[in-house]
Amino acid sequence: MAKSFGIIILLASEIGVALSFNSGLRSCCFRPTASFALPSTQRRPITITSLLSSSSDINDASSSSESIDILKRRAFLTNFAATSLLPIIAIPASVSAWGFPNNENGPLVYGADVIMSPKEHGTTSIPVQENLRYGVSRKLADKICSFNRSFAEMGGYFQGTSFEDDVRQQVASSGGPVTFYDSVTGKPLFKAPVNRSVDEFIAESKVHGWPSFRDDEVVWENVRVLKSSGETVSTAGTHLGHNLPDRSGNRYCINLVSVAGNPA
Ligand SMILES: *[C@@H]1O[C@H](CO)[C@@H](O)[C@H](O)[C@H]1NC(C)=O
Ligand SMILES: CC(=O)N[C@H]1CO[C@H](CO)[C@@H](O)[C@@H]1O
Repeated sequence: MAKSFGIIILLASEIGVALSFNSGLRSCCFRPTASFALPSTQRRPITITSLLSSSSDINDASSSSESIDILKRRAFLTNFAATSLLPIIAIPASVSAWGFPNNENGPLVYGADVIMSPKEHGTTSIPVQENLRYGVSRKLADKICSFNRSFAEMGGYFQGTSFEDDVRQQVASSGGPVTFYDSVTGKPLFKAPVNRSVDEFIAESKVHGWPSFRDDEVVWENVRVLKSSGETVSTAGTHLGHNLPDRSGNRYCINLVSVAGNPA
């Protein structure tokens, strides 16, 4: 199991600087707001974790210990490159792009932490569906949906799937938005694009590295946001991603593996 994880850990408080997440590292499941709202002396260490799932990791073929070693080394090098290329700049919290609170004026619905309480299968009562859409890895989906709330699929993962083609094709043929279903329950969670073009939806997702939804695109009947963390979950306990608000309001940064279900 450990072989498929790459963990990036940054201890930003040691150097007392702010990291720009706009251009370098893209993080879906990382919410630095709270840390940067504090004076620099009180900044807490920031830990960024990201589930590395290169194409070789996610195909579930077993590998010899030698190739595991190579995988590990490659994962480390990838992480090293990603972190060392990060622009490190000091900016006051007031102008930081991530300093936006949840926009509660819209349709956002908070949920209680108990939604994510342990159940028969991690935080959900059943595993993800067998035949997920977009060609995503079922193993990765199961981990992220039900077991690893602080991990995300690797940034840009969705671009290695049929996501864009499928979305464009469906929008072109139906004229309406695409519905994204819970990988565990098959309940509708998001509909996109709503109140914007398919180009805008896909472009924004690419900029951030994860499918990114806005308030109008959430099926609030089945989706909740945990107040303390911004973690975005399904009412069935599926981990989806995080709300990372920006100037335009709430942005739900969502793992494709979590919303690749078929309607049930
Ligand atoms: C689209 O935007 C309009 C204007 O802001 C709003 O009234 C409408 O409810 C939105 N549509 C959906 C489905 O949220
Ligand atoms: C860090 C973490 O939470 N790892 C867990 C990921 O999920 C597996 C089960 O699939 C657990 O065994 C790990 O502890």
